[in-house]
Amino acid sequence: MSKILNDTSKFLSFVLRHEPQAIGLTLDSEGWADIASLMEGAAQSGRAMTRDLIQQVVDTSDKKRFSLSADGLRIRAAQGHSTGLVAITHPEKEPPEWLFHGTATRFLDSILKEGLRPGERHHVHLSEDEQTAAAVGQRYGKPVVLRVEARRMRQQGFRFFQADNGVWLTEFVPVQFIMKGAT
Ligand code: HQG
Repeated sequence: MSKILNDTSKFLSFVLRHEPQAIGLTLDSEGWADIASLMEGAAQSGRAMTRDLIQQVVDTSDKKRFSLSADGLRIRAAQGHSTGLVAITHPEKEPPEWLFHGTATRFLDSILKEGLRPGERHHVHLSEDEQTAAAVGQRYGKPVVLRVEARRMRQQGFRFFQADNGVWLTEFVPVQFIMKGAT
């Protein structure tokens, strides 16, 4: 991916997930921003971007990080939010038997004591495949993939949701549903 696309993707993640107020942007509770307002706020912050560039970022995002509204006028981050202004109603779904969480080895002791917590974000993020989870874990150090007994959790009343981009979300994973090591 070119530098401009990568930089713009990071900037959009920052304002659409974490700090819309940094450019005077308003998100609705479902996370949607008006693209014209986004472009205006970005330009005023010295980050001018064209509609075409935004479209390219959406189209080339490996993780499908952003969604456009059907009318093409609005954009949102599919998941990963920390801003308290957004509470997306992700559809609740029956998860597969196993889901995977990638983390760094240095977090293992704490996770195996406390369970998986959402941290700054609204949910714990889980993947359907181990490769994706390993790549997520790599961002923080030596990666390790944890297996989560998602189906059994759900049977015991824990709720699972799926974001626009396929990432699985849940509020908390207690330690008794976590296993170290891949399948
Ligand atoms: C860890 C990326 C200590 C957790 C990815 C993770 C994802 C604990 C870190 C999305 C813990 C939080 C989210 C505990 C959890 N003790 N550490 N009890 N419980 N952790 O970045 O899941 O590229 O907030 O393992 O693809 O890494 O940004 O969450 O290492 O979908 O689009 O605390 O971000 O997408 O880190 O990543 P994060 P995540 P993007």
